[in-house]
Amino acid sequence: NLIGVFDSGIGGLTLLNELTKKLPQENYAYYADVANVPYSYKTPEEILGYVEKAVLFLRDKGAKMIVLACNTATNVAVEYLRVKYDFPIVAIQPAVKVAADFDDSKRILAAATPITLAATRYKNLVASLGVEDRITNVALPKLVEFAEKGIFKGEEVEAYLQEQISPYNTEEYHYMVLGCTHFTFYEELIEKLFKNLKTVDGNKGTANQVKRILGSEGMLKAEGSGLVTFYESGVLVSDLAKYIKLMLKLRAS
Ligand code: DGN
Repeated sequence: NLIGVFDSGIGGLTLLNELTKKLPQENYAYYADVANVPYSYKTPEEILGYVEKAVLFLRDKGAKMIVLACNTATNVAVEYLRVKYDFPIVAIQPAVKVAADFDDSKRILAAATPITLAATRYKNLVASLGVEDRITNVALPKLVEFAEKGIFKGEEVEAYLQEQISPYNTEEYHYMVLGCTHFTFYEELIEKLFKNLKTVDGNKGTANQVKRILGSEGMLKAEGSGLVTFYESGVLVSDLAKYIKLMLKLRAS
C-alpha cells in the first residue's frame, strides 16, 4: 500500500517533497535511476526500457499507484505504459497551463530537457493552451548534471544560466516554466539572477492530481505517519544521508 515515485535521479525528490506534505499519511518508495542518469543523451528506446523496468520494480514492492516524477520519462513512456498496464499512473508535465492562465500578454520561457521540448506530447500541450506564439523553449540539460553532482549554486551554475537565459530579453517575460523536476532545485537562484522571471513547476499540480485520483479510486490511506524507502536503480539505499539532506534542503526552501 504505497506510492511509487520515479525519476532518472534526484529531480523527483522535488515532487516527493510536495507529495509528503500533501499526503503525509501515505508510504512512498522512491526510485532514482542513478545508473542511467542523465536521460538527455539516451535514445527513446533506452529510456522506455529503463522506465518500464523501474515501474515494474515499484509495483513489485507494492505500489498502488506510480508517479512519474520525470518529465522526460513522461514524454517518452507514459502513453505506452498506460496502454500496457492498468494500474494508475500519474505523470508530471511542464506547468505551461499556470503561465498560460495568468492574465497578461507577456511571453513564457519554458525550460526543460531537449527530449521534453522535442516531444509531440509537449508540443500538443503548448498547442492546446494556444500559447505557441508567446512561448520560448530553452533546453537546460546541464542543470540535471549539476544537480546530480550536488552543485546547486556557485559560479559554474550561474555562468551556465547566464549563458542560456541572458540572450532573451527577460523584460518581455513573466513566467519561467521549470519543465524538468531537477530544475526546481534552482528556482531561487533563477529568480535571484533574473528579477523579471517568476518560476513555476508542475509539482503542486501533480500532487493535487495524485490526491484526487487516490480519492476517486478509494485508495487514500486514512491514517499513518508515512514511510519513505529509497532505491537506486533497483538497489535499496542504506546510506540515506544524501537523500535526507536533499529532502531537508527542499523543506527549508
Ligand atoms: N528529472 C528529469 C525530468 O524531469 O525531465 C530529468 C531527466 C534527465 O535525466 N535528463
